[in-house]
Amino acid sequence: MTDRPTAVVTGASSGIGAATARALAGAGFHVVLGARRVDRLEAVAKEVDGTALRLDVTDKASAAAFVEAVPECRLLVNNAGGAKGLEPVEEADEDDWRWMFEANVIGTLRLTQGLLPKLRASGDGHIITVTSIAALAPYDNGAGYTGAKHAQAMLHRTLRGELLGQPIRLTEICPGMVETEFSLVRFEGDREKADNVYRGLTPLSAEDVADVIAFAATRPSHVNLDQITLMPRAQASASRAHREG
Ligand code: 8X3
Repeated sequence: MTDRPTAVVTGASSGIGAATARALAGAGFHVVLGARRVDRLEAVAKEVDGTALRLDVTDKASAAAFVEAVPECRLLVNNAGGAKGLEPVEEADEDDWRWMFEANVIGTLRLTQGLLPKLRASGDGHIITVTSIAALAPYDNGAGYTGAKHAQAMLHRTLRGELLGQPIRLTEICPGMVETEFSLVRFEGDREKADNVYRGLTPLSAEDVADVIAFAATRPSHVNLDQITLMPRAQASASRAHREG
């Protein structure tokens, strides 16, 4: 056991999740890390003196077992999720859409529902959900992902009203281009396509986003940062960026 407040971070084996685990540990949290890839998860957990627990947010039983194994929770960072595919609606792959809704929306629902009693019991709970600029507007070929991110955002934003008067803060983080495995997953391991997303500009790093998450998490209890959008300087929207060369 620990006297540090507990933060739960989903999707914590890499990218924004792993960087957030590091940033929160640095800010004094005991971090419980959840993800599917246990070997990578355990390596990050060891680094931050945290606890690694296997979690597949798309699997109801896995999410329930994870929630059960978390003894207490003051902060939940809903980070697990992602995109698959980038096609016009006419060519969209139904299985990709199903996965995106399962991972981003139902996954967030499972973890949030499951941990709400523990967040409330902490007397000073906080839910931080990493949505995306894809939760703010549509973009061509992105309807499966923008649709899932909008739905995830609605779940999160609705809680702001439903939990009003309770000791639980809600912060939505809307990142633009962040160089992680995000694009590699979206393009099923096609490195050239993934690298092309960040071509000619400096994207955000996972650490850039984690800094902002840690900032939101360390404000005094009465301060609620509702929504934070962050993009690289060279990006103005999901469909508009300036590239050199
Ligand atoms: C990732 C940002 O613009 O690829 O969530 O949708 S974007």
